[in-house]
Amino acid sequence: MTRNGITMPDALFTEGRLVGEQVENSIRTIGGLTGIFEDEEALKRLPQEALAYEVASLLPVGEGTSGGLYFGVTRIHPWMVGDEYMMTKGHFHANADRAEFYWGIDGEGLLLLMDENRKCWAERVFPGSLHYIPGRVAHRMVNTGNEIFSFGACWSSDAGHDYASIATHGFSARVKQVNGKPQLIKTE
Ligand code: M6P
Ligand code: ZN
Repeated sequence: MTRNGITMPDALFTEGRLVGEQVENSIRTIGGLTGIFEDEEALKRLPQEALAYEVASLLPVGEGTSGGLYFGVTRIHPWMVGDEYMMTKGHFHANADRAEFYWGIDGEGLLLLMDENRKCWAERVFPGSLHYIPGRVAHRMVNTGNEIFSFGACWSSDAGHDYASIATHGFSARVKQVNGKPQLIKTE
């Protein structure tokens, strides 16, 4: 706190990056994404230690605190895994009814959504696009471009991540490259 009561901001969100002393950075490598792509052999052929995506987040209150908000910027690198595009693991929220905002910052992608009845749909994501993800809807981002695809996220500090159901059953659709273009392909 300065003498006149005016302080510095919590972090900087500038040029598509979230930076600051309190910002936590986490990474997912290619090798850490087993079990989400259809072609596991294609995943094994890629450099296992290479960055698949990275998340910078501002988590001002403890995980599970009710009433708080989290803010994150995720950057997905443009790998292909067979005919599937690089994507996030995807999750429901542990506190199932918690919603989330996603928005496009750089590059292009698709937001894959799936409700509890396993109905799947996708939204186009591009710089400036804004996406409200209701509670009880699983969400995964897919980089369908040739450059880094980055997006912002804002979610409740008591939302939590439920990866188990996606790890076991996956989504009911995949985004594949068909004739050079992304296509949503139902798998069940
Ligand atoms: C966004 C938010 C985070 C999430 C991250 C990566 O930043 O939704 O909560 O962790 O994307 O997605 P995932 O956890 O599905 O790999
Ligand atoms: Zn979420």
